Amino acid sequence: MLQWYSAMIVVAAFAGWAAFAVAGEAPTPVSRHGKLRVEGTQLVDMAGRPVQLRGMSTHGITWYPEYANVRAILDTRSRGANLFRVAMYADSVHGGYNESEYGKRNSAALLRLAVENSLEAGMYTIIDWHILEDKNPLLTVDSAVDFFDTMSSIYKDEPGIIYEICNEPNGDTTWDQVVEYAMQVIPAIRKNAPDAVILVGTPSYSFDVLSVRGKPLPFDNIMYSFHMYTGFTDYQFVSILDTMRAEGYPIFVSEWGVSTDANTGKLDIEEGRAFIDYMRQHQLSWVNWSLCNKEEDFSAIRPDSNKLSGWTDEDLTESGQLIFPALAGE
Ligand code: IDC
Repeated sequence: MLQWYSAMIVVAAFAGWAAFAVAGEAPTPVSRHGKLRVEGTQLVDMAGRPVQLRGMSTHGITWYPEYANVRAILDTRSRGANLFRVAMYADSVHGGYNESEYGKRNSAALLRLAVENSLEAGMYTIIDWHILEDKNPLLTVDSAVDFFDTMSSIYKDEPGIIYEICNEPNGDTTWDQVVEYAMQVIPAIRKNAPDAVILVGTPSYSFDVLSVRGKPLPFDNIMYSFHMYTGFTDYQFVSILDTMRAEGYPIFVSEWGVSTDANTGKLDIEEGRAFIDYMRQHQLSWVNWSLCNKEEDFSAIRPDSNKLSGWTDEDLTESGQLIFPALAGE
């Protein structure tokens, strides 16, 4: 009897310790802020506090999947990131999702793995349907509806997931066409995840957010994507974003980079700094392109570094040296 009683004490003590261990776990971005929503132009957390998300985007997830490992994502988190974006090319070229049955399976599998890693790291996680060379998202709307229906049924109870339904409409795609697309894709997500935050790309590579004015989407918790690459648009972001904020449109910078073409060597670090400051001042969330070592101006990791996490200054490109400290948001 005595033995049984002392065993019970040990079990109870262990249970207490286990509860303490769980309660004492370091908070993650998602456990700290919980489910997000959009209030006016601002992303707010479960307590209604404004939140600024900051983080890195993968390169195309089928191209550089190795940088979406848990330690890499935790490395960005330890520098202050609270967000990670998984970019999955929808293209029918580059081995993208719509290219073939293999492209579809491979893209979705690598995306799922990256999303799981990011959630494990406690990060807000963007599932990005990366429209680029396919220009007009309407052309593959059925595939997108099917994809987002599947993803949102899998992740319906995950407060960390954010859906980005079309990276960069371009060519002669108009905002009206994006609306026609969004009116089919958003309900497919909302039927599973009724309040999820959804990002919607805008014409001209998501630079032309102004085309949304007067024609907002008729849903809550929607944000419009603004993308910007420094050195080419001469600080136009200030007037564009001032206008959108003043007129009440919620904006999310779901991709931006330093310089635009792969290797111009024309890195506008000053404009990058100004952009980071503007976004901090107005609590705009942002994602930087990209976390990989491809030989391109906007890659964060140097081409001669083979580390997949644990980077030091020597591993970072000029862009990486600007972006990594800015992840702290200070
Ligand atoms: C670029 C990649 C490059 C790749 C190309 C494919 O960096 O390696 O060859 O895509 O066409 C974007 C896009 C993003 C681009 C990036 C840089 O969202 O996919 O990645 N960019 O060109 N919009 C503006 C710039």
